[in-house]
Formats: sequence, structure tokens, C-alpha cells
Amino acid sequence: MRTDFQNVLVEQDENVVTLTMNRPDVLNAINTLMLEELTEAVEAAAQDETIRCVVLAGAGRAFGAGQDLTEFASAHAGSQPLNVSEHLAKYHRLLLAIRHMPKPVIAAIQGVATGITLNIALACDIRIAADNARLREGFARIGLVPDGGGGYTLPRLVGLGRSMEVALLAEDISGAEAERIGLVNRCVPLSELDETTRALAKRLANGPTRTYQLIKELMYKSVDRDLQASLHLEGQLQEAAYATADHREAGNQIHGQIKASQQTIVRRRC
Ligand code: T3D
Repeated sequence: MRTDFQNVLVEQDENVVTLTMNRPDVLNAINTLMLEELTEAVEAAAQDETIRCVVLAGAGRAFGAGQDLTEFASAHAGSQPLNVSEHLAKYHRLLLAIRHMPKPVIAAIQGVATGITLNIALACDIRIAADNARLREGFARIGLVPDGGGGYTLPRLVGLGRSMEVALLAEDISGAEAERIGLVNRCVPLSELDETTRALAKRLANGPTRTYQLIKELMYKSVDRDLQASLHLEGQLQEAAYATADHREAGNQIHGQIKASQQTIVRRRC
């Protein structure tokens, strides 16, 4: 995949690719170019079969400070008012590309993660936060509703009551508190963030990628369905999982182990 982006660093280590939002001087605030580049990189990672896990990170001392407000302000000041739906559609393309990624996506969050950058992290499958993380649904502070899928992901991750508090008060949430309420999966010391993320990414990259894709589909579709529909989907996806080489291989191994243990029992009985 392309690696010569201006605002996104692309580093591949074996089957893991790390996409790093790279405007550290402005805490990785997302401008038009970064959004285009990140979307292109995420879509390319989805297609690239040498990649089996994607990590999203921020350069410097922050994960990201949300939409670039200077770019936003110039759009507001211009003679043409910003077409909000068109503007948001570009973010939606990125969010859907992350959600539909046929392999796991991990967000590694250090320092500030606010506004739409936080909501991009919430679209990822797993979030690891450093203990210096400051997560904030900052939209209400600038008179906006949580966009970038926040209205969807937030209540599903932390529940409706808590998501109201998070969105209405728009206060900083520490990494430890984010772990406690389920906004992130794990909070680790900053010095361990890279290593923890790398180890998890490698573990996932060495796992059954096709099965992970099916698990993602099952989980994400099921949160929007009733039990009956989820059970129906589960049947369809399990059929696909049964057909994978990973399942056959694991099944053969387990079968071999069971046979071996049975033989031991038989021998003991003799
Ligand atoms: O529909 C849409 O697209 C709109 C959607 C918007 C969704 C959103 O993302 S809403 C949230 C937007 N983000 C914010 O409101 C955050 C604004 N930034 C801050 O409140 C503070 O910078 C932080 C609390 C994030 C960090 O504070 P601190 O003291 O650690 O750093 P700083 O000194 O404020 O920031 C460092 C630099 O980054 C600074 O530039 P300078 O002065 O050194 O040249 C600052 O202006 C710049 N920066 C920080 N955030 C943004 C930014 N520049 C552009 N846009 C930003 N969002």
C-alpha cells in the first residue's frame, strides 16, 4: 500500500500495519488532507492481504484533537456556508471503512483524544489507552452534537445514562476512568502503550483472520437486531466459519488430542 502520505505515517511490521495521524504540532487535528489520506490508507489496508491487523495511533503527545478548527473557522467565514452533510459524509466514509475492515482494528490512545478523533477511536474494535489519556466528547463545548458516529457507538459502549453524562458535560475522562466505564478496553502506563499494543496486534495478526471478520460481523450486526435475528445470523456466519481452513486445522488438532487422550485412557484400563 501507499506509504508516502503527508499527514499519515504508514508502517508495516510483518502482518501489522500502524497508521499514525501525523500533525503533532496541532495535536493531530484532522484537516481535509489528513482525512483523505487516512481514508485512503484504511481502505487500502482492508484490501491488502499481507495485513492482518491495523493499529491507529497519533504522533507526538496526543492521539488527536478532533476536527481542525482553523479549517472549520475559515469554512464558516467564507462566502459559501459549509455544506455540513457533504463535509460529514467524508468522515462517514472513513468510519464505515474502519467498521467494515475485514480484520481487527486497534486504537492506541495517548494524551488528548477529543471530538471526532475520539469517535474514530470508538469505531475501532479495541481501544488501549495510556494512563495519560484525556478522552473528551468535546462537541457540546463548541455547540455541536457528537458526530462521527458518537451517537451510535457511545451508548453501545458505555450505556445510555453514562453516554448522556459524557456527551452533555463534555469533560475529560482519564484513561483509568475510561477503562472503568468501558469506553476503552484497557488502560496501561504510557511507557507500556506501544509494547502492549504491539503484542496485542501481533496476537490478533497471528489469529484466524477470516473468523475474526465473521465475529466482527456477528457482534456489530447483532447490537442492532433482536435475539431471533441474531441467532439466525449466528447460524449463517457459523456455517462460513466451519468452512475455514483455520477451523478445519484447529478441529483436526483437537480431534487428534481427544483421540490421543482416549488411547491413554484405554491403555490405562488394559
Ligand atoms: O462537522 C465537523 O467536522 C465539525 C466536527 C467537529 C468535531 C470535533 O472534532 S469537535 C472538537 C474539536 N476539537 C476541540 O474542540 C479541541 C480544541 N483544542 C483544545 O481544546 C486544546 O488544544 C486541547 C484541550 C485539545 C489541548 O490543550 P493543550 O493545552 O494540551 O494544547 P494547546 O496548546 O491548546 O494545543 C497545541 C496546539 O494545537 C495549539 O497550536 P499553537 O498555539 O501551538 O500553534 C492549538 O491551537 C492546536 N490545536 C489544538 N486543537 C486544535 C488545534 N488546532 C486546530 N484544530 C484543533 N482542533
